[in-house]
Amino acid sequence: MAHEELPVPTFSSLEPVYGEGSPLEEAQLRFQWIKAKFVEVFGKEPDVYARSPGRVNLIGEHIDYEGYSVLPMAIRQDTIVAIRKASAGEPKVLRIANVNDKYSLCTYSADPDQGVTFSISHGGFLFCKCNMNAEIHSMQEVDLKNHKWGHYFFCGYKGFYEYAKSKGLDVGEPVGLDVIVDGTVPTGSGLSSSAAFVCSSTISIMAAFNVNIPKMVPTLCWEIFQTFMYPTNRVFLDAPLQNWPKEVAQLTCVCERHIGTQSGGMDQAISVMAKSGFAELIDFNPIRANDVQLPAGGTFIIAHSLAESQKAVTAATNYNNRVVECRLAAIVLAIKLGKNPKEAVSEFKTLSDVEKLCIEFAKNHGSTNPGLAVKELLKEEPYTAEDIEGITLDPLKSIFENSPTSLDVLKAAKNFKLFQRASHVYSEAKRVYAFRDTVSSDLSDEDKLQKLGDLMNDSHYSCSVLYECSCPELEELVKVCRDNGALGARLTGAGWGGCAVALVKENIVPQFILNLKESFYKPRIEKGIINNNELGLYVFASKPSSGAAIFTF
Ligand code: NG1
Ligand code: MG
Repeated sequence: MAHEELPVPTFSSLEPVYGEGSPLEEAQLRFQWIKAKFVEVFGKEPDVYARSPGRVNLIGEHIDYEGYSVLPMAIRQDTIVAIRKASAGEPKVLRIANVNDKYSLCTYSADPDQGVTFSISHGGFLFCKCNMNAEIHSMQEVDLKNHKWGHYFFCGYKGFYEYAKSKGLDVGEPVGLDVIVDGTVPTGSGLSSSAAFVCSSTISIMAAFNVNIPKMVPTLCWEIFQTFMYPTNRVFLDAPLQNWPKEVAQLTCVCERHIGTQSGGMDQAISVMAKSGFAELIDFNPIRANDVQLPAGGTFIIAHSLAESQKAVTAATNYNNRVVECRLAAIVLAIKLGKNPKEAVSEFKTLSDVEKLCIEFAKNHGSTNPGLAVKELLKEEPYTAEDIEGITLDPLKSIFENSPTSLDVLKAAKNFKLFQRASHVYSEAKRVYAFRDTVSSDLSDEDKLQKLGDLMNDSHYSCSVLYECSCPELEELVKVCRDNGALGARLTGAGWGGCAVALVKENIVPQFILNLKESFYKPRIEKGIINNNELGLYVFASKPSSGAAIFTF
């Protein structure tokens, strides 16, 4: 049935019940629901919608920010942002609402340069009929000490203005934006709900401001819509515009860093550049996506450990801590390999920067493995700040003086495990290429799957033991997956909670999921941690989905 022929349901009847209709019906219902919610909250229809998916990383964990290639695939779960640009007479305010009333309305000043303080009384400029408590943020910087869900949209907004400025684009005087967000990627799950949100936000803003958008041409892209609907008035990010998706991937990566994590670019790159049916090998500097066709007969199952990983909140002790440790490992290695300390600090920012020197060292010892330099030149015991300062001859504080989030790490850290972190990064980088080479080898599909499973298991071991980014719930889940026949299983995303991904032979998938439900989830349902009817959200099979898209209806 075409979009136009659907009856326009009343708001209360619109909430989609996923899994009950065809994907097409669900998508139609979802867009109608978002539109109806938009009209209900703001009294007007949105101008445009942007969709960007979450992702599951198959292999290559915690190495994107070190400059190494990673191998994720986009998933069906996504974020859709509906947006309307206000006219000049309307309040210059960003109003960010969510279809889910659990997330209360967030507002920000639309002036990117000047934080304007204004107050709000209920029923004031809001047309809001539903129960939403307004929260006012008037800021130029993202308020990291006071984390709010709407900050992710604001990251996109701030990044967009910086981008427009750097490109000399005239986007006119700031105007208000009305926004409704609908996200289906579980939060804190390692499936990049954050990148799905930041990318869809940024792209919706670019579309609302008409930045570079006229260059895009209609094409077939999103699998659900591929053969069906909206043939005339849809606009997508398009493959022939080779550089545009790369530029958006780069931009959105910078945008997301405003939330305070020193992220690499994996999540935004796959969310923007994914192609339906393929995983992608993502290279950095410059960003590039290479299609990877996964072998037949295997299925990736995503399962949530039910431990939520709040990366924006725990950055100083978890994520950013590891980025800092890798930086220190690179500096210490460079010094041990003959660079003077000043040069090492200014020129060696990542372990990939120092890799060449490590390989030269390895060659002199009859190997090509940069890990050999780590083994020979770094000590296994954790380094104290004083240990490292004895090598850099500079206080750590001055090395990181331009990075407030790194200074937070230094304050929180007792010591630094340089040997372990560098060993993980160099070995994980190799596993990514081994994964890619296995896929394209002339092994049988069965042997390929077995080998991919082994690589996933090795990756998990390294994440767990060397990088220490697992947690008891993930350890249990990974074990349950393997005990139930997974060829390989590993944590995915940053870790410290969130999801595991398991590679399972297609013919055992239904039984595998049933077994997981029985042994991992049932006890947690009994303890009241989750409801039985939510199970489908926490354990599911996933096919590679397509990347970001813009829709106008
Ligand atoms: P998650 O936790 O899935 O958002 C994070 C980083 C990635 C990458 C992985 C670890 C962000 C936005 N994403 O992913 O860039 O470093 O951890 O491989 O910080
Ligand atoms: Mg994230």
